[in-house]
Amino acid sequence: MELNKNNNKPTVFSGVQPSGILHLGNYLGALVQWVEMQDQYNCIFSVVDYHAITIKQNPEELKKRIINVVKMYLASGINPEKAIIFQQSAVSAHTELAWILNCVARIADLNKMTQFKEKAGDQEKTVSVGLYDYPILMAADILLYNTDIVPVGDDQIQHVELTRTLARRFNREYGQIFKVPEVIIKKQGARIMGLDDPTKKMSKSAGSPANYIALTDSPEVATKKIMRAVTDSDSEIKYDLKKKPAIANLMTIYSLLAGLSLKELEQNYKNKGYGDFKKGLAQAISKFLTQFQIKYNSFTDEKVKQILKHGADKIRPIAEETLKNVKNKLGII
Ligand code: AQP
Repeated sequence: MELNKNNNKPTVFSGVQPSGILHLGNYLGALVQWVEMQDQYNCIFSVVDYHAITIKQNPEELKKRIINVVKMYLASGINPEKAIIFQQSAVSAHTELAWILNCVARIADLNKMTQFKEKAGDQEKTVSVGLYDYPILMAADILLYNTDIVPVGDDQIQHVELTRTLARRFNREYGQIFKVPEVIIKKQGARIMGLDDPTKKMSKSAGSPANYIALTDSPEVATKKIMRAVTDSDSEIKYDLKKKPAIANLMTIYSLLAGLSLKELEQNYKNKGYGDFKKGLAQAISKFLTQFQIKYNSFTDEKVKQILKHGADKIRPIAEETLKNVKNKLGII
């Protein structure tokens, strides 16, 4: 079953886990790209709540975050009339297919996943099995909907590669079922780095809020974070990812939010220091946050719940049909 039988548009699937407040990295690396794709593709955007519980969450907080992530999708410009927005746990086929794919995946496949190694750190033996298995659930999310394209930030490329491997392996071993999806990432902004450490990506669950600009930060808080952001040793405003990773990261954020090229920024800040540059960047971020938050605050919880219900009701049949076909191939009837 296709999402919309009357059009031949390719299907796009992506999601964000409600594991914290979304930040500029999520926005610039993923959401901006989703908004651009709405007209050309059949888009499905999920709030992947089962991914969030791979790390212990406060239940009351999680409830609120699920709603707030949707509000952030809407404030970013995702239009529920064009794209389907739904909550992963509302479609039980996701976890069922994940189990089946668990039986197709090899331990060696998962042992290659760098995100697990980064997230588990030296706690590898005590983190949840779910954190280790997360890429399999992600593969199920994608494969249930005959997805053609998965737009993500660059940290997720390896997981989409694994999805492709599992789809091919299942098709080879049991017969053709799954479409093998393509990953796409943005040319600029696919990996926004932490403000406190430009060698690590900006992350919702970073130890310190100084790492990220949350999309709900007030302009004052955001300005303070920018003024304190780590810089490189000299004072020249020049884009050089290898030699000057901190300023390159700040320039990327500035360029994307203000619509100025990196060259234009270099010109504008020639013979000026980091202080002036950071003031300009803080203004661009403040302007963006003010506009974003007006939209974010305009959506009610009730409206969000309606959107989620409508989205899940619309796509559940597609997921169930894929699952039924998969079970048939396996001999589970
Ligand atoms: N720093 C980033 N730069 C660019 N893109 C990013 N994404 C995440 N961080 C950056 C992209 O945002 C989408 C949603 O991410 P996610 O919620 O699935 O989880 P994640 O990739 O693990 O992101 P976080 O913020 O680091 O969350 P936590 O801390 O909870 O693990 C994805 O497309 C991702 O690539």
